[in-house]
Amino acid sequence: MILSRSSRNGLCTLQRTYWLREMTWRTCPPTCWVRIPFCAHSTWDTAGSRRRRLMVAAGAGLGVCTILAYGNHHRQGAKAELPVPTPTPSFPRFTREEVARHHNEANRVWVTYGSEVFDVTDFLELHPGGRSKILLAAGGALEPFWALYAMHKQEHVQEILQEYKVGELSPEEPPPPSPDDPYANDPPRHPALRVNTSKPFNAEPPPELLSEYFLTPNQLFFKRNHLPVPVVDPETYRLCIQSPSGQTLSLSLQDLKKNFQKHEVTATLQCAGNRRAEMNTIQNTNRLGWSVGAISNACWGGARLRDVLIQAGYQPGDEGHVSFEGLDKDHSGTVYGASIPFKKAMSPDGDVLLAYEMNGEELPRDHGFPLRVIVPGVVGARNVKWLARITVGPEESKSHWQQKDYKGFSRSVTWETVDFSKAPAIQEMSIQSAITEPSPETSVSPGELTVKGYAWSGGGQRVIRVDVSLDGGKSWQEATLTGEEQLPGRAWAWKLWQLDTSVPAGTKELNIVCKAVDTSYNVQPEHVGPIWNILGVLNNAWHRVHVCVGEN
Ligand SMILES: Nc1nc2c(c(=O)[nH]1)N[C@H]1C(S)=C(S)[C@@H](COP(=O)(O)O)O[C@H]1N2
Ligand SMILES: [Mo]
Repeated sequence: MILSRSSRNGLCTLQRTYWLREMTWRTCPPTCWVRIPFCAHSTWDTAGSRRRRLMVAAGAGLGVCTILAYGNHHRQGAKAELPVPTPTPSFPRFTREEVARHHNEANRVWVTYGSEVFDVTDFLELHPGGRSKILLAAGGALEPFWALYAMHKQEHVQEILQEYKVGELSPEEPPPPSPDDPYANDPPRHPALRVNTSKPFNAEPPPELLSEYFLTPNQLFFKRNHLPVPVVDPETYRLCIQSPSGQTLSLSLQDLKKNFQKHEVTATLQCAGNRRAEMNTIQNTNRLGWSVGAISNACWGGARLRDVLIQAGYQPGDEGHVSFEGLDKDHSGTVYGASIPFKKAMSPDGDVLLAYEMNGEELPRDHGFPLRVIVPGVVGARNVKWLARITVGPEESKSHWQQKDYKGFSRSVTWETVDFSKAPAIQEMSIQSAITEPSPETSVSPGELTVKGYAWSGGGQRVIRVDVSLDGGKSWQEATLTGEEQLPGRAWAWKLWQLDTSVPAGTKELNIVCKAVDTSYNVQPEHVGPIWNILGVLNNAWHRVHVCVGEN
């Protein structure tokens, strides 16, 4: 539970504790630190009073606080209530050349951000993106790396970094050259999209537009990119498939279009983080706060993965996993990757596509131009875009996104206790539904009321029913479902639903709730609290929308 490290940082010995932001006390100017090794995860989003109680309990009860003073000793209270300390002249000055000498663990690992110098050696193991990523910046500026990953531009990241400050750059040092924007070649996007982060681009359509279309228009389809959108020349593009003999089958876009029969599959894609915003209100996961729109539906056209695998020499009875690599890369050249079971890839009923068309149009750049995998019924993360390489082997993809992300954990697992090897990678998703109209915290007129939404289940399970309540779950009405007929066990597309009802006279407010049922009679859990997890994935709790009733 307790992660604390002692280290020399050139100024004084500090008790270093990563997840302890709420539990860090500091004097102002920052010359004294009081650290309580206590798992702060449980306190992040609790009210101030509970936090104070926990701090007292931690201080008195655990008796493990380390107090190391350097300078004056007056304690000013919880850090959360203090302004972030401004740089003081007490920090030593360094040249960029001096910083550059600290480029490995033997010499300590230093980085700069703006004009400040940080010793991040003790943070290497704690870096959520892995130590190898942070080592790329060793001895130099963080700016070019942070330009790639927008999640660093958050207050809590700055706060963590401040804990590792060891100095400042000499005033005569020039500022770092402003990094080339790795996102400069990203495509233009539709202004209606609600942008979660722009670099990388993560955006969802407004809910009321989402339920307007059974097939989500390409421009409105949610976009989930981990990296810049690669620029691909369709003339020179090749898909490489490793064959069982060890040779490589290389296919051009023309080969894929001409030599393999074209199939069309209507399939819904849902990000594992869909509806994370609701989880973040329980306890912040510090990950993309998707509302209900990290899901969309399209008709995909392309070659069957099965046909291409057979062409490469694989047999239906083979086993293992099929791994995919994209063309989108980070600074270290690491590409996006994921895998699916061979069985799903090869099954004639699996309908896995190598798609070059989306809703009858050429696959848009944001969605993987010129080629992406579509794995119907399976979490968005495995539907690798900008597909470059396919390999088959006994093990799952080694990628970060297969091994260290997109997995589900118990409510009680924390970043300190998580063991990623224990949980299987998410593949098929569970039953899901959400309300898209009316919008939360708006006002509806008394009388007629239309409630709209979507429902979908993973693994090809058909949605058979959507129940809607206007009174928080006391009484229920069945919504009308619309959608396409799909084959049993291959219901890859969502259902849109609608309930035309009336607001009972005298009602002041409505607590609208929806829940769906699939062919296996899988249902959604009532509350999000018990299914909260550190990654904020797989939220399929009953969706709730509160509105007021009044004359508009
Ligand atoms: N190459 C590549 N493939 C990728 C991703 C990515 O960042 N790079 N994101 C994945 C995730 S997490 C999701 S949810 C879907 C989103 O697909 P979309 O942007 O077409 O909606 O793509 C998946 N495939
Ligand atoms: Mo995702």
